[in-house]
Amino acid sequence: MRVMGVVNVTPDSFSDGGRFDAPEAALAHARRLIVDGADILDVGGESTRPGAQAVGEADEIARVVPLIAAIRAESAVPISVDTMKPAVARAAVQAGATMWNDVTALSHAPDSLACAAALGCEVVLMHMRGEPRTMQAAPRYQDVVAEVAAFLAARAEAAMAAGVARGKIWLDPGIGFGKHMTDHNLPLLASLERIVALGFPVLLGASRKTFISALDGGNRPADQRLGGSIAAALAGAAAGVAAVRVHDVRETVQALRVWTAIAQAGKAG
Ligand code: HH2
Repeated sequence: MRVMGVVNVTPDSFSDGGRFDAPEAALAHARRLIVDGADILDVGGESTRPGAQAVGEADEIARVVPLIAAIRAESAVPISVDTMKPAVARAAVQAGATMWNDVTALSHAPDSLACAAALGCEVVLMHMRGEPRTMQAAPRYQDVVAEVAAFLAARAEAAMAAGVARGKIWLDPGIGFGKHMTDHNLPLLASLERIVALGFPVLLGASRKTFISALDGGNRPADQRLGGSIAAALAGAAAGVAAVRVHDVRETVQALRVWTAIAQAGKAG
């Protein structure tokens, strides 16, 4: 199980907005996450939280590319870019990113699929209902797990049809993206094996999300959701996800080490 550490270079991300938007602060944060044991860094320059301001292509490139280049200059850690814009992904890959994490599953722009195929990088296809700005307006599903799985399978087919190699594709159920806090996120977290069974590595992003607060009194700010974030990461580990996307790398790495050691001791005994 790999740990992807979040590096947001945004003034308005829901959990750490504004803390790391200065270039030096973002680089220092990236260094910290590497020391803490991150296997991958996910660099994002546009917040996806409901109501966040849209960022222009040039501004987003100016936020993420210097940071990616600076990390690449001093570390071999794999770098992912969290963007829905093909031009940003292209610039990020040129600067040293090897993965395109797209919360729209390569559907935001008409040329997203072709761009991913041409770049030849890994791609994360995430499920979302609607658009970031509107996605939490009364999302409805008949069977959330079946619908998310069918969507992800279809997007993987579309990516492969456009020329993305099968071995480059990751899937992500998109916890908190167009999902009711408990009615939809919890069944998905309880049935991650069904997403894993699609045959692609699965990325799980549950860190600091609102459903954790909803299950813990309803009023916990993002930096007080560590226990719930770790509980969700361990549910992912038990279901066989390939990586978790987290803000608190050190604590998550420790939890996964202990969980893995216990699981292995159980098998050995
Ligand atoms: N969650 C967020 C952003 N990007 N990408 C994937 N693949 N999966 C996720 O669950 C996911 C994601 C939201 O978290 P964060 O980056 O902390 O907030 P913001 O989007 O406000 O920057």
